[in-house]
Amino acid sequence: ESQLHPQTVDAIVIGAGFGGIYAVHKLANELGLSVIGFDKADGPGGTWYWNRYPGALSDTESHLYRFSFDKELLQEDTWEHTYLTQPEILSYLEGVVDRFNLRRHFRFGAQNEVTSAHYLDKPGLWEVTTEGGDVFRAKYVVNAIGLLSAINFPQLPGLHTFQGEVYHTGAWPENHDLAGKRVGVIGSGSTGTQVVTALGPVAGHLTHFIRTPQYSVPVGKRPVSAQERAEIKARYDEIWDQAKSSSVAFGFEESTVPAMSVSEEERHRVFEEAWQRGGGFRFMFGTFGDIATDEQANEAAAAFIRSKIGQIVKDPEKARKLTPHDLYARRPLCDDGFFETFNRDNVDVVALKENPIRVITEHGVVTEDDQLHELDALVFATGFDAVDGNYRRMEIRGRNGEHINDHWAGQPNSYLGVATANFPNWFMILGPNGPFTNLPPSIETQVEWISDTVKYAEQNGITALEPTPEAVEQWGQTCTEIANMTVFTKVDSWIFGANIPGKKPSVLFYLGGLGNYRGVLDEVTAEGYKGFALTSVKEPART
Ligand code: FAD
Ligand code: NA7
Repeated sequence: ESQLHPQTVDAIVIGAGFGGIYAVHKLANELGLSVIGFDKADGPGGTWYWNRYPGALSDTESHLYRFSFDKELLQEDTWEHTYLTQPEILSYLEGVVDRFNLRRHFRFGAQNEVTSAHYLDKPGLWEVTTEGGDVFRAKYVVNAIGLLSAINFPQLPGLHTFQGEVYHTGAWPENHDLAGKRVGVIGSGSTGTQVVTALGPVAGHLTHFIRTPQYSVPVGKRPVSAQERAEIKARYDEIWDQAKSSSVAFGFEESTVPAMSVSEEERHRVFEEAWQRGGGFRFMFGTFGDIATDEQANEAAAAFIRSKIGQIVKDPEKARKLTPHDLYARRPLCDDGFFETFNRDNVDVVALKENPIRVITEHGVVTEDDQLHELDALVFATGFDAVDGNYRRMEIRGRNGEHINDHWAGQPNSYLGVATANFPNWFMILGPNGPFTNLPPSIETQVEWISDTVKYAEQNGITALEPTPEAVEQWGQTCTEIANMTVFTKVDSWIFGANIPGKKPSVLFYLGGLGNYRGVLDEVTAEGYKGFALTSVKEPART
């Protein structure tokens, strides 16, 4: 129950990753509001606080996996390789927190997990309760709780009997060493491929349990020279403008050439060049314009990757188990030597679709072929309850006590990925149906929009701002229409909530690109918050 006099602030921000850090900076330092930030982690970093597994690496290039809002920071900061390791990103984010003196606003640790947020109609405030039992009130709540943050930990039969160590990559203990051990890795998404690549050379023996083999291309990690860095820094304004007006915001021109409009030799040349250069999004969106939308084009790219796997993996049986056959239609993966790792004698692969896990015993994993895979450690690289997962783990109640899980009973929804009907002054960063991109520029876009909106509300005596149900419905339709133009809907993945048992598959992203998304936000603002219902103490000065 509420304390008698809960502390009241202007805004509460939940999460201290890219989103929460920038939101607190904007609201506290720029708007001068009183702000409290919460994170259940013991420090800032979000994704990069939790994912300390061996091999954790960005798949966005280093110069674009960062904030763009501070031009001095862009010039001062440095990077050594074309991609960033987890410790590098974590220390970058810690540096940003210190640079803007944000620690004083944040409360960290398990006691500061937000367990509930209730909208109180009467004072028009949110009441937020933490795991430790603290209660606060605020006019605004900004959820920066992460889209790939609520971990998916399948409870396999017998897991509790296993005597070895058990890990999930998304909650990895600091500096944990698996050198020389017999390790099993379940899951072969972006994370699983990174873990296997890193552990293969150090583990005593490694068994990779793969349910669905995936298409993956080289990441292209290499050192960056001082001159290259200087060239990027000199062009940074242009680089960010390009990224923010593009579709996936990964810093390359997306191709508009249909794959089948060129000769087979030319297609092969373009794919080979992208393969040599590296990068998953670059391979899918920079080579041809229709790999994600046309099945024939998609198959051309898929066949190219399959042939590479066949060339790299020497053991034909391992190669067979590692080769995907469905559409190339998930978040495009890239790796730093994943397939090569299987040429090591100490690395094996188990194809779970033909040989499922029967049970886990004290000694390891028993598969349907009666084989016991003896293990010292079992690593779950099984992903996340993406996008709405962390929302559903809190008790969030909007107007009239409506629970978010009831509000989102069919599927999660939003207007513009930032707000939903019946939840006033309640904002989301990367909420359902937000952009699918290199994420920092999308996060910045949303944080800036939210902070401009809060400023507008404060200046115009607006007490409550929430989207209309019609606007939410319309945005959902737009996202569905765009998704249906792609081949992505034809394959199960977390992009559509299809990776979690019992989760109702639905469209979770706006696949229309960041440039278009920014255009929509601008239009909504220019038209006086079109699609939002505003309640005010006085008539707002609509622009
Ligand atoms: P997060 O960084 O996920 O932060 C959310 C925070 O909220 C967490 O610290 C969590 O503890 C906290 N939280 C959640 N619920 C509560 C609660 N109830 N109470 C208190 N605290 C709470 N994206 C890219 O664009 N490029 C990449 O290369 C890339 N690589 C990735 C690699 C991995 C291994 C993973 C997992 C994700 C990757 N992503 C990548 C996506 C990445 O999540 C985003 O780029 C970005 O870090 C998200 O920032 P965020 O602030 O929105 O959320
Ligand atoms: P993903 O992409 O969701 O991958 C999870 C993997 O785990 C995938 O191979 C799954 O197989 C597998 N999985 C999940 N549950 C099970 C069970 N019960 N049994 C066997 N295998 C299972 O998560 P990632 O962490 O790799 O990546 C998510 C994003 O976060 C990514 O974009 C990164 O940037 C960070 P499936 O394919 O479902 O058959």
